[in-house]
Amino acid sequence: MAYETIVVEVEDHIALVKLNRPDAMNALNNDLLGELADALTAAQSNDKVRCIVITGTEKFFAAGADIKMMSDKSFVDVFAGDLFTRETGAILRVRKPIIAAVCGYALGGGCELAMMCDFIIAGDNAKFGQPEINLGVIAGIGGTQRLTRFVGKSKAMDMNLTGRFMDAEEAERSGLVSRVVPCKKLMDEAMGAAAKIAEKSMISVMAVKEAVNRSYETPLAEGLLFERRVFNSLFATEDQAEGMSAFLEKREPQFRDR
Ligand code: DAK
Repeated sequence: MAYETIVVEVEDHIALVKLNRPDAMNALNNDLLGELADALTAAQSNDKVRCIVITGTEKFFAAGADIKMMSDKSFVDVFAGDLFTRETGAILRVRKPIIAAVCGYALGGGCELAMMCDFIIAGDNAKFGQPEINLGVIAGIGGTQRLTRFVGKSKAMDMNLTGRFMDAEEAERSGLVSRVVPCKKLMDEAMGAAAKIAEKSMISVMAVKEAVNRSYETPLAEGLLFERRVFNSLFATEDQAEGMSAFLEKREPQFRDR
């Protein structure tokens, strides 16, 4: 399907989604988030896709929700219209792993979109921030919640209250991103990580995603029980038998997602 605000390429089991509103620094509007939700839902049901990478340009991932689109909205517009809820819900329902590959600005909704992905790989020029306070509002899709879980209360307060940007080095130090590489090498690194994931059994890959995400929703004892039950259930799969046999036979496993 042809999109106007994103570009999607599927190759070697990886769906690469490029945000594509360069004139507005990939600011998020209903069109972009709608197309993104649609593309990710399609990737979820496409058997060829085993991992998804979302990226922007070398200068910006996304500079936030589109301020022009929001500026003349009323409370009733955003409340009754439930701004972005359907689209972000669809993104969060994707069970295949999603990597955010971020160079340049990831601000406001852009930072929140990156945090909705399963992990973030950053270029060394990345800048993360929740500057909504400068617009007289606050973050609306995770900037006060997910960011706090990633970097802790003190930094989350600092970022949300002052609106300052966090550079890539600080983001890695704080646990917001998993790796930092020179911006020019970002796509090689992200596609390499996606290719590694694509080699695994999709059953265990989706189980990992569910289990790690469960840790944000449950007390530790519940999360550990969930993990143990999922671990146990993977012994019902052919891929468990294959993975363990391959190790013992000193060969590469041939996973069949069964
Ligand atoms: N929206 C619309 N246009 C934007 C934009 C944005 N967020 N960010 C940049 N642009 C546009 C600029 O208007 C400019 O367009 P033209 O004037 O050329 O037409 C173009 O991109 C280039 O921007 P600059 O000229 O400003 O470029 P600079 O390099 O000087 O500065 C910058 C780059 C990223 C530092 C600066 O553009 C900037 O501060 N941008 C705004 C960042 C920001 O405030 N982001 C947060 C937006 S509020 C919710 C869901 C989501 C949200 C809230 C609620 N619910 C579900 C309840 C999210 C809110 C937000 O994200």
